[in-house]
Amino acid sequence: MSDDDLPHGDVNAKLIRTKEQWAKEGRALTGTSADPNQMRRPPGQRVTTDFPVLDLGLQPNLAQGDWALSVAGQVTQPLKWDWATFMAQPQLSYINDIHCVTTWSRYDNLWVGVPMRTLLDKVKPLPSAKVLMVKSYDGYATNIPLADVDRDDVFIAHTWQGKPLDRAHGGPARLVVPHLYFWKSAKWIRHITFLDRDQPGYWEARGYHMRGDPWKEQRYG
Ligand SMILES: Nc1nc2c(c(=O)[nH]1)N[C@H]1C(S)=C(S)[C@@H](COP(=O)(O)O)O[C@H]1N2
Ligand SMILES: [Mo]
Repeated sequence: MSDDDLPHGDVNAKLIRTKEQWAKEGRALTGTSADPNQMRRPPGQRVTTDFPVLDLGLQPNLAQGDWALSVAGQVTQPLKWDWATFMAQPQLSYINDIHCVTTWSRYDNLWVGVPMRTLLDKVKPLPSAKVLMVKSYDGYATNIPLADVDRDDVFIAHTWQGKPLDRAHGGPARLVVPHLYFWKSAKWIRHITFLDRDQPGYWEARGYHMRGDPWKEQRYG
């Protein structure tokens, strides 16, 4: 092939050089893609069978009667669910894998909870709603794009492996967003604000990714 067969015009030589250099160095590659379970295990993760506890260290001690979830912001119908109202919603069982940004993954978690889509149907997000800010009883907060909770695998859990979710793991109720890193799954969920623009939550303000897709290794930045 002669040079005349190539498209003419300026190429971004600097960009190409940078990309070539990165490819040479293997930048951003984790080297785990040869794993036979790669369809199940995101890059850089290792599987554990225990259930580590990770939080800010302040575990609220909430009886079911002390718990309530309120929803406000860019919605047509704000709501507040006390425990009885929450438990009167449709209940589904879920089995999923969870992936923590600190590199552990835990397979086959069995949960019972209220589908997030039930909540979305009730509050009816306005067209301006783009992102949820989820706030918890320990002061924690995390931001999640609306599109990432408007899915049939996202739910508010109250039962894990057949038992009421314990305090350490977010009982009486926590959010579960299995397709994102587990820091998005707020424990002791208390309040959801629908926002018209993205804002960082607790970890996002400290360098974690605004979305956190484990399959894309969106850990930081
Ligand atoms: N309210 C609250 N939710 C939270 C956290 C927290 O500190 N407070 N930590 C997050 C992080 S970083 C992780 S990895 C998971 C850990 O959940 P687990 O303790 O049930 O494993 O909860 C997430 N949800
Ligand atoms: Mo985490």
